[in-house]
Amino acid sequence: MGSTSDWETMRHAAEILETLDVAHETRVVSAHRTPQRLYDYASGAVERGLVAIIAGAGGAAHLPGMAASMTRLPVLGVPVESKALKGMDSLLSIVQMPAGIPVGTLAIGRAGAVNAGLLAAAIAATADPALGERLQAWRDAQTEGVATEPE
Ligand code: RP5
Repeated sequence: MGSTSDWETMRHAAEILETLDVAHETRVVSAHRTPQRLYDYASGAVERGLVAIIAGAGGAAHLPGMAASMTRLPVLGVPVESKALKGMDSLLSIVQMPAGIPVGTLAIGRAGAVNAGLLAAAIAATADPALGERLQAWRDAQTEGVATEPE
């Protein structure tokens, strides 16, 4: 994430990964304030054995696109809700990537963070059948938990 202030949103991605027992790490890496940290993290990601990167940022949210420019790993972008423009700035600056450098863009805020975690798990599950079973069980439980009528 681009700032510790993004953690309130991005913790939802970490929580779903914990729930599904997916190994993960959390880092603050700012495209603007710590460009060298971003370069080191993204360019070394394949070598370190990472499978996907979830990049959450708000405002002029260059982090996911810059990360994607430096790794062939799937990059999932989460637009963090900004104070001034409610995350529309984050969304548009993440989603409008030019052809050639893809960023899989999720919804603004908590929903996007949760779904980024689920999508990262689904990506990892393509090479991990046991994780696939855990993900399916999570989805089945979610379905079971939907009430047939309001209380
Ligand atoms: C972005 O600027 C971060 O991703 C964050 O969403 C936003 C504000 O950062 P702070 O000023 O709260 O550190 O780079």
